[in-house]
Amino acid sequence: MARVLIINLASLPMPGNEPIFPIGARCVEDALRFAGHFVRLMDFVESPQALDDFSWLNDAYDIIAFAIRNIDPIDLSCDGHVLEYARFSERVHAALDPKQTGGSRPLLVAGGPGFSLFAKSLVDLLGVDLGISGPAETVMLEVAADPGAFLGSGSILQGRRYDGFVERVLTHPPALMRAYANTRNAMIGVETMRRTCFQKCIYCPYAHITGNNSGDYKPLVLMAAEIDAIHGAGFRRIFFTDSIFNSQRAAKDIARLLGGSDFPDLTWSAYFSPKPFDDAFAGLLAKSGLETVVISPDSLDAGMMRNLGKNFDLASVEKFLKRCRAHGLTPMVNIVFGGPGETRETVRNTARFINENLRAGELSMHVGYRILPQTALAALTGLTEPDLLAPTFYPIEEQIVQWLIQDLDSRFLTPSVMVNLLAGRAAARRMRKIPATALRGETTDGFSHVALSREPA
Ligand code: B12
Repeated sequence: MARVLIINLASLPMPGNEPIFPIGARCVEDALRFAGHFVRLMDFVESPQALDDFSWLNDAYDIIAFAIRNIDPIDLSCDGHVLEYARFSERVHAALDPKQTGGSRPLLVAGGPGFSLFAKSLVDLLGVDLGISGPAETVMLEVAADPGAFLGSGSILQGRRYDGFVERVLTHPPALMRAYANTRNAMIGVETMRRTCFQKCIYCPYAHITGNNSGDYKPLVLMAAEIDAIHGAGFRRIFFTDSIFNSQRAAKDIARLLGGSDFPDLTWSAYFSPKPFDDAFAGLLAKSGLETVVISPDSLDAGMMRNLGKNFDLASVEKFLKRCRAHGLTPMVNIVFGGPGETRETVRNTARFINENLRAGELSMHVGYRILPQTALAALTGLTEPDLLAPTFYPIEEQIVQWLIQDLDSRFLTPSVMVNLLAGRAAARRMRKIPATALRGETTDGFSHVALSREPA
């Protein structure tokens, strides 16, 4: 039996970070526990006092694992979290000084979705022995069987399928659920499937993060038991964490389950695609406690949607909105201005569609595409993982915010949207421009630079 400590770095107090229930780390903890290992999950929302007093690190552990969910809030005006992680890791290293622990030290491991994107850089930066990219349960079980074998390896192992996902109920510890059930807008994630994302959006790294996972679907009875415990712990909001909820073959059954009488007052949300989205599905959703039907066309200009690699078109967005209206569902449409090929004209077209088709509160709008490794956008700009660790964005036209203010109806320009837009514009002006000639790639759109990158704070 190994003794394992998992530290949820996403629960550190950091500017721009609003911790959410750590379901990824919980999956790993649960798998290890079930196999008979001793595991402690250190979470600073549950145990804020542990930030000052590091005595919990003095217990004897064979493995200490860092859970890294986010790298940055993918927002032009926000700093990254990586330096905070590095500082925290330094504190852990100092506390584990082998001179004080009689020469031996635990194996240091890192994993999580944010980690998977920057595995190579983070293994070095955090000084860990081993990184696990993608779904980590199976590999962690192998590592826990013989931690010493990985000491000092500096390697990165690729996560694999885990049988337990379809075989056992995932039950979270009540104390951890209570700690998060008390947070503002408390919401907990639930996975319905483990399947790579087959969409080809040029900015999105989901397929890389979820790994080569061709399709496990959580049986409905396991999901019902998981949700029952979540509901019992006081959560009234869940988010299905699947890349696209309605690409799940049991999406209708899940909507039916949620619409039943088992979970009073429970509301939920998820990422949807405008297709498949038929009338029968919309009808079930309308009775299921669904808050908003989130879709991400990212632009509402036909050419831009093609540039961004969307696998649906404007007509399917229109049809989707019509169905939402017919069934009383509230759509939430994600738009990110400033992708490759964005011009005065494409901004105008997107704004026109928004003005004609959306109501106040149905638009979620951002400016600037965060370039992430393992994406077509990274390939297009020629930027590689180490280039991208600091928040890095596809170059945007300076006037884009002005165009939005001119084009969008005032119902979408609420005070908080205006603050965000102006903060983004101010941040973009201060960012380092990465000159096109310094890199392998060539830019489209005639920009003289390939990206905007935020200097570490
Ligand atoms: C669903 C989701 C959300 C939901 C979360 C709902 C909820 N309550 O849980 C919502 C919409 C709220 C959300 C918000 C945000 N998200 Co989000 N989200 C996702 C998504 C699609 C799935 C994450 C998930 O829960 N998966 C299911 C769990 C079980 O899987 P997992 O966490 O990956 O865990 C597995 C492995 O990673 C590994 N693992 C996990 N932890 C650990 C720990 C150790 C020690 C080890 C060894 C392994 C390990 O094993 C686990 C089990 O197999 C991912 C993209 C993706 N496809 O992964 C983005 C993603 C994680 N989000 C991301 C971001 C940036 C955000 C936001 C900051 C966006 C924003 N500006 O608002 C916020 C921040 C939220 C927060 N406060 O932390 C980024 C993070 C990378 C980055 N750029 O920093 C991702 C990768 C998407 C992207 N754009 O690249 N998100």
